[in-house]
Parts: sequence; structure tokens; C-alpha cells
Amino acid sequence: MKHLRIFTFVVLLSLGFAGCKQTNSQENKTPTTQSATASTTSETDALTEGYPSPNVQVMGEVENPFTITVNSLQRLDVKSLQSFDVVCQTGVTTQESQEAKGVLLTDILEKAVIKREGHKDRNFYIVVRATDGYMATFSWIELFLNNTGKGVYLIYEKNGKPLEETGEMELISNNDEKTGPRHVSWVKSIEVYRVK
Ligand SMILES: Nc1nc2c(c(=O)[nH]1)N[C@H]1C(S)=C(S)[C@@H](COP(=O)(O)O)O[C@H]1N2
Ligand SMILES: [Mo]
Repeated sequence: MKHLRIFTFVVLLSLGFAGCKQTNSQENKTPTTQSATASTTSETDALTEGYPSPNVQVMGEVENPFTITVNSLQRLDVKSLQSFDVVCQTGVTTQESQEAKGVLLTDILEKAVIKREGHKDRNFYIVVRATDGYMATFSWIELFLNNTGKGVYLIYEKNGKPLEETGEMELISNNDEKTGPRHVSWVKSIEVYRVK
């Protein structure tokens, strides 16, 4: 009984830490053995680590759905980010002063062309989803008519090196006060939905 209590304590303790890891995990990624359907299971807090996705699907309420690879991303309007930090909702900084190369999410969405049916048809939300089921949500207004959008990049290179641990491409929303929640590693899709 005593052992069980200690075991439960240790498990709860490690789950608590997993919510906001301070350093990048050294665990091995095993893309072939990890289930690609993980995103259909319950995902409140206990997300597993993701696995690299060789491409990002741009889909949903768009005229031209398309697939992004690191190669095709490099042919778009690539911008350099001088510096970004990743700060968790709790205030813990997990990454500091990273340099990066990537493309604005608004440029990607302009290429896909959101199916707007008129001037006032602007209640869309954009979900950026990862292979582990993690996701971030943006509204059309904050991306296109607000400063937020000027800092949202799909990146493929950090500090001069391709991304490895966090997948082929990751997303950063650099103008958020806390950048952790909408920092998405292992991005696999960018989905556009109209509010119903
Ligand atoms: N795919 C994916 N991205 C994620 C998470 C996750 O669990 N899966 N955790 C988020 C949280 S809670 C934070 S604080 C930051 C931490 O980023 P880092 O651990 O890569 O520095 O990533 C965010 N991006
Ligand atoms: Mo976090």
C-alpha cells in the first residue's frame, strides 16, 4: 500500500513536469512505431511527443489546398526572425533568443485563398495541428488585421540548422505575450474553418 502511494506520487510529479518541459527531450523519436491516429484519442494535457511530418497540409475553407514541404516553403517569401523566445503559460522560458527562418502564416493563407464570400465574411478560425494532437488556434482578424499576424511564422530552420527534434516545421507566434501556447512543434496541418 505504501509502495503504491509512493508510486502514484512519483507518477503525478512527473506528469506535472511534463506539462512544461524546460529542455528539449532527449528521448528517441520512433516515427514508425508511433500511432498516427494519436490525435483521435483524448488529448487534454497528456500529449505524447510528436514525430516529424515531412509535409504540412493546408486545407479546409480554401480555394487551393496544397502541401508544404521544407523545399517548397523555401521557395516562398522567406523571412528571418532575429530572435524569439518560447515562454510557457506558466512563465517558464523553454527557449531563448532563437534565430529562425520561415514564412508568414498570412502569406501561406494568401496562397491558399480563404473562401470569403464577401466583405463581411470574415469569421474564420485557423487551426495549426501537430502530429501529437497539439494545436493552436488563430482568428482571421488577428492574423490579417492585427499585429499578431505579423509575428506568426511557419519555420524550417533554427540557429542556422534544420529542425530535427521538433519535426520538419514548427510554428511560432512571436507577438504573443506568452509564446509557448501557440508554439507548435511537429506541424502537420493548417486548417481553415468558417464559424458556423
Ligand atoms: N506539438 C506540440 N507542440 C507544443 C507542445 C506539445 O505538447 N506538442 N507543448 C507546448 C507548450 S505547453 C509549450 S510551453 C511550448 C514549449 O516549447 P519547447 O518545449 O519546444 O521549448 O511548446 C508548445 N508546443
Ligand atoms: Mo506550456
